[in-house]
Amino acid sequence: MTKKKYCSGCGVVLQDENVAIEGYVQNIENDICQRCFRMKNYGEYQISTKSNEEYLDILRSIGKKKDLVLHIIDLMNIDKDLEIVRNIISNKMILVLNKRDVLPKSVKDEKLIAYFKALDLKYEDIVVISANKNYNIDLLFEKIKRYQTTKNVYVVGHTNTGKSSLINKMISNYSESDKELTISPLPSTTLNEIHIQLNEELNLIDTPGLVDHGNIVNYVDSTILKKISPKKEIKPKTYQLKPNQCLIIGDMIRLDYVEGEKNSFTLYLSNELKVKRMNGLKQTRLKDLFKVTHEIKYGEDLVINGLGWAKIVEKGIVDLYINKDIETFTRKSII
Ligand SMILES: Nc1nc2c(ncn2[C@@H]2O[C@H](COP(=O)(O)OP(=O)(O)OP(=O)(O)O)[C@@H](O)[C@H]2O)c(=O)[nH]1
Ligand SMILES: [Mg+2]
Repeated sequence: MTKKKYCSGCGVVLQDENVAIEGYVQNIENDICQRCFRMKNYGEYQISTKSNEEYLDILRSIGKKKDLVLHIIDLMNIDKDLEIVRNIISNKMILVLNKRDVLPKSVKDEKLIAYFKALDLKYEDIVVISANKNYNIDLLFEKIKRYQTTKNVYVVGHTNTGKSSLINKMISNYSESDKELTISPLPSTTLNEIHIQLNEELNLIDTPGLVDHGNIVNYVDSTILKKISPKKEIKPKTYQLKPNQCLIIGDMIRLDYVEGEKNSFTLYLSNELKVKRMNGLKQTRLKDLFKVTHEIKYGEDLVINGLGWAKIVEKGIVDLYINKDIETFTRKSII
C-alpha cells in the first residue's frame, strides 16, 4: 500500500487530480494542492465548506491527550461562544489574542487581558499578539516553552483567527524550515491537522478551525471582503444619536436608534467602510434586509459578527436591518 500524501499548505489528502503541477516546483516535502497553489500564486480564493462535526472530533481527540493547546482568538471578531472549545478541552491552555495591530493603539493590552481573565475559563496564561506584525511572538514562544507538557502543541480556535499565520511566523522566526502554511482572508483555509516540527523540542500542530456560520465573511464577495477586513489600525468613529436617527453602514446594514436618551455610538469597523448618519428612520431602504431588534443595556457593545461592533454608552433600543444569515449580539463593552 502506498503512503497517503498530504498538501503541505492546507493538509488535504493529495490525489492525482489535485496535486499542483503547472509552474510549481515539485518537491516531495512541500507538495501543495491546486487550491493552495491558486491561493498562494494568484490570490484566487475558493470557499471550502466543511462541517463542524469533524472539527469537534479533532478537539475531542486533543482533549484526550496531555499536550499544551494554544487557543487563538481574533480580537476584531471575538467568538460569542468561547467556552465551546474550553468545554471540550481541559488541557493546559494559553489564550492567544491575535490581530492586536488593528485595534486602536490607545487600547491597553492589560485591559484586553483583564476582560478575558474575568471570563474565568482557566487559561494558564493570556497573551496579546499580532502574527502579521510579529508583535509579542517572542513572549508567546517563551510561554509555550514554560507550559508545554510534551513536544506537541496544538493550535485551535475558530477559522480565520490567524492560526496558520501564527505558525508561519514561528517557522520563520525560530526554524530553518522553508515550509509555509496557506493562509487566506476566507474561512476554512486549513482543512486538516498539519504537523510542523519547529525544533527538536517542539511540534506545532495546525488545525482547521471551527466554522462560524453567522459570520459576514460567508455572505459577501471578494471585493466587499477586502473592504470589511481591516488591515490597518482602525479609527473608531463616534456618533451622537437621538431616537429616530439611523446609521447606514457600508450600504449593507442600517442601524436605527429607536428608543432611549441621547446616546453615543462608537463604531469599531474597517476604515474603508463608509458610514452615513440620517435623520428619520424610514427614508432609506436597503434591499432584502431583515429586522433584528436589540435591547441595549448600559455599557454594551452591539456586535455584527465578522464586521465589528458599536460601543453604546447608554441603554436603549436599536433595530438592525441586515442580511438574515449574519448573526448579531450584545456583550459587555470590551473597550
Ligand atoms: N491584521 C491582521 N490580520 C491577520 C493577523 N493574523 C492573521 N491575519 C489575517 O487573518 C486571515 C486569516 O488568517 P489564517 O492564518 O488563514 O487564519 P486561520 O485561523 O489559519 O484560518 P483557517 O485555516 O481558515 O481556520 C488572513 O487574511 C490573515 O492575513 C494579524 O496579526 N493581524
Ligand atoms: Mg489555517
